[in-house]
Amino acid sequence: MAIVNGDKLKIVVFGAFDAGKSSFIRAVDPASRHVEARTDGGLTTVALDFGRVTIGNTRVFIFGTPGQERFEFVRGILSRGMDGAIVMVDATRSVDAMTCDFCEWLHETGVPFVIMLNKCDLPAASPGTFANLAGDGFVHCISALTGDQVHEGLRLFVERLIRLRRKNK
Ligand SMILES: Nc1nc2c(ncn2[C@@H]2O[C@H](COP(=O)(O)OP(=O)(O)OP(=O)(O)O)[C@@H](O)[C@H]2O)c(=O)[nH]1
Ligand SMILES: [Mg+2]
Repeated sequence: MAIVNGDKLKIVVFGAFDAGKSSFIRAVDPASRHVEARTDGGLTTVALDFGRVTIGNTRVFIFGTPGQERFEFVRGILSRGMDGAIVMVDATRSVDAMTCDFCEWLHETGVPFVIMLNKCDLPAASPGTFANLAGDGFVHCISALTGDQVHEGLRLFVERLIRLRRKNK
């Protein structure tokens, strides 16, 4: 996937329902916007999340997708023209088919991606469970709730995207 503008990056956050995609974008950008609906269990994304952050000289635009299966068409729209992707995983759960499909699809399309193992603040988090998910890819343990490793994980990924862009010029 070509990176069109040298100083701008579009990153899209994928992940199963409730993995913490919206929380991640809130932690990255407190002024982020969210289109969500209230359910018995709290809020769920029904359209998108949108946040912005500047890392070095690069303006990063982050789009969060809905996790519910039925919103596949929204994920299709939001993924257009992305420079990189984040797969958000709830590290307290077991590996699910949807998350595996995201990783496989991104691998096939050649879009650089990172797996963020979220909810690592919880004692039930078991990052080792996901070792096979990434293959030789990149994995980062974070907590979108406490903010731990959120900025660091994003910065490392953005720097990797910038290095790839320079290499492909
Ligand atoms: N303990 C803990 N809870 C978290 C963390 N991140 C998110 N949560 C909680 O997990 C729930 C789901 O978070 P969201 O950010 O809405 O998840 P989502 O992936 O956007 O969910 P959908 O849009 O419905 O797919 C909320 O109750 C959050 O407070 C985390 O790092 N630690
Ligand atoms: Mg959400």
